[in-house]
Amino acid sequence: MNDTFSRRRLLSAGALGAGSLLLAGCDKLSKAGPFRDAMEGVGSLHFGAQRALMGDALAREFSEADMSPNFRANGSRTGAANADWASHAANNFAQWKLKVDGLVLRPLELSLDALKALPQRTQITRHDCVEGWSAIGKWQGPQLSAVLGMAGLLPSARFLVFHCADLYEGKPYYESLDLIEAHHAQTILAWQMNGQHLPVDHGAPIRLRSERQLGYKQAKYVMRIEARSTLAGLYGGKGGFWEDSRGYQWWAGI
Ligand SMILES: Nc1nc2c(c(=O)[nH]1)N[C@H]1C(S)=C(S)[C@@H](COP(=O)(O)O)O[C@H]1N2
Ligand SMILES: [Mo]
Repeated sequence: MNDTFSRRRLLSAGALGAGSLLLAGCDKLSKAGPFRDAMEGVGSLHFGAQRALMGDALAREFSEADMSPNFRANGSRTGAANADWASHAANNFAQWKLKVDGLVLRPLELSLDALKALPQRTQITRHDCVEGWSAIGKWQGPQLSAVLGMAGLLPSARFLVFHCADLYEGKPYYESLDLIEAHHAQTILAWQMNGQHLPVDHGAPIRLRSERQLGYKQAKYVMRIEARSTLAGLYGGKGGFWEDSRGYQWWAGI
């Protein structure tokens, strides 16, 4: 975490009250060895306490006037490493389908039209990248909860994994959410950005927006959503590309 982010976390913790200020203080302690290990990872105390304080609070939403004139693209700029994605891209994603499978009652294959036909949510939010930049953009798409409702999660499902088309540093990009964040009102499958179809460099045809978390959770080029009981046994087992490769926190609360 760079300085900007530690400061921001302190500020937002202040807004939540004294309890979370204590947690913010923990960011300093957490830099050292075993304590840090205990604080990070799925289901850590730190994460659980922070989320308990948040409840179902919404990330701040902005007005059209606040939108950034330039929203930079970061990480992968294409999903073309995946032949399936590439052939659909060549066809404007007209035949593309999102797969929803794993621990669900009804595995789904949803076209872009099917996603557009669901009730839509539009939100103007600030994207914060750990590399130290932010941008405000407008996102539209169905809530993930609507799609999960159609698929029907089995009782053993605890996580949703977002499998992406791209490779980053030669490895498949992926991310994951637990059921609380998956059902949060601002967790959407965005097929629109700033009033246009999601551009290729921002993750066409759909990307995740999970607005209470940092940029790396906002998976682009999502091809498949898999419901799982555990994140163990999948790639590095930490629930996401950056979590596995650099030890970034799985709960990336802003
Ligand atoms: N599939 C995929 N999703 C991704 C990434 C990526 O490289 N591949 N980069 C992440 C990071 S670190 C950030 S900051 C945002 C960047 O989104 P943008 O390109 O729309 O700015 O996407 C996130 N989601
Ligand atoms: Mo990022």
